[in-house]
Amino acid sequence: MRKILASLLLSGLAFAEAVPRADNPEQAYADSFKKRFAADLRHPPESEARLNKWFRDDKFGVFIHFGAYSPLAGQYKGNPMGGPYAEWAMMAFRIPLKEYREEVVSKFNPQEFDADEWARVFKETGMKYVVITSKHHDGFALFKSGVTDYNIVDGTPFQRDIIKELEQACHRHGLKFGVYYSQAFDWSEPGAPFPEQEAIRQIHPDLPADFEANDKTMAEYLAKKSYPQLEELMKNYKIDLLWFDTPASMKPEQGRRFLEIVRRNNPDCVVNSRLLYWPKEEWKPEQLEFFDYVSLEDKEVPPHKLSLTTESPDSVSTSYGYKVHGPVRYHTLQEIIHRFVHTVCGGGNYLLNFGPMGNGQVDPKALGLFQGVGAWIQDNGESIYGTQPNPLPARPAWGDANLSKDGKTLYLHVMKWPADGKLLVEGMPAQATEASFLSPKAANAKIAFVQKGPNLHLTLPGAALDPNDTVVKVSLAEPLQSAAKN
Ligand code: H79
Repeated sequence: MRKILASLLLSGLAFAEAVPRADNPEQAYADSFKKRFAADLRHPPESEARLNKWFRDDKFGVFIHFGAYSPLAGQYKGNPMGGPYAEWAMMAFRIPLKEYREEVVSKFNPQEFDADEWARVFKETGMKYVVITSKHHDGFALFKSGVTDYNIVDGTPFQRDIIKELEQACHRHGLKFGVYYSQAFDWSEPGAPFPEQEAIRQIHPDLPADFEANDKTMAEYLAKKSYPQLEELMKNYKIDLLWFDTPASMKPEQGRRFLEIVRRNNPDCVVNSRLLYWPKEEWKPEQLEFFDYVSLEDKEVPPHKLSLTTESPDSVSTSYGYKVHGPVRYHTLQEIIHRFVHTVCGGGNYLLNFGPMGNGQVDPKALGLFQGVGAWIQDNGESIYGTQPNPLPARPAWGDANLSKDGKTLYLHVMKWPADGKLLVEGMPAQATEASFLSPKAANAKIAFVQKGPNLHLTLPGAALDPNDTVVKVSLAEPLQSAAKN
């Protein structure tokens, strides 16, 4: 188990530099994907059927990291957190469980939380599904649980079931609803795996001297808490997606038990790959029965279409939980739109996270970014939902490209506007018959073009219609299909 934890930590550290250092970082990045996604990998038919119900077409979800750590915002007793993740506060400050319950959990009271308001914001941003932390690594449940009173209804003055209220609001608004559940890490349980061994006794100072965490204590923790809470979630809520995270020391038979609970309660529920596997894996055919789609690394964007269906868990900032203290940086709207569009043109889903503030409101910086994305989606959603990935031989230097579901329309995402107005599309797999802007603001403006074999030359106006991504719609003489490129 120690070895697995060590390798988890190493991958955690590798994460800190998501783009590998090299003379040509983009090439190194693409090469790492080539190693991880062999060209002949295929999801089993059951996963194909589940993914085709909604997940593949919906493309865009919201990820929510909300918990007792949210009011801390990356600071405890006046000390700011050094690390990137505000949701790691209990571990970063080595807060003993008893103190965490008294000082953090029993003060969690997000009075402004309004599930309908959140759902309305998500819809206006263009998000189609929601994934919220039902239990993060601190072990605290955001739902009513009979397994332990260490949950929002029984352990806080708030006493309301956030998972229930949000599940119902999402379904009322036509959004799919998923939960994040930290199945292995649970810092309220000394028998569960810890990222660093000395943390066990710092967080649980009253442990008997002969206590030793091992495979047996892990199995006991799973049987006592993890499996029963997953059963509660699947029985008491309508769950469309299960997002497991951080598979430290999990065994295949334990993964099978989790999957059995999910599938028995809802055979259509989509499951991510972090039940047993950290994303830096080189995927093997025998692993594919344990998940429906691959969760890429935290904040990782695919370089091109991959042989398996993926989702990029991105965030509006460098943290997932709400963080204002210590190091933190928010993305610009342009960065978010580019990361979103590159993800979708790479055939993946984009799961954009924000951390609600301790009072339960969406923080103003996240809200501003959401409004910007929503405005862009309003004009350009046709180039996102239900699309196929980039059918060109490579990602163009000026942006990216993708294809409509029927294969008859190529969308050119122009992110770097050409100074002379001349845009070259190389490797056109079919003849262009018409070109126009996708935005209704310029829908009647026809774009002049000339195609010589695989080279399509377009003449664009002097200035970009949209400073972040102007979408040009190109009709094709014959329909295309996008194929995996690695
Ligand atoms: O929920 C979010 C993270 O809290 C969670 N995944 C996303 C979606 C996550 N759990 N583990 N990891 C990510 C691996 C990360 C390890 C790190 Fe660290 C956390 C690297 C830096 C901070 C702990 C502290 C390990 C090294 C320093």
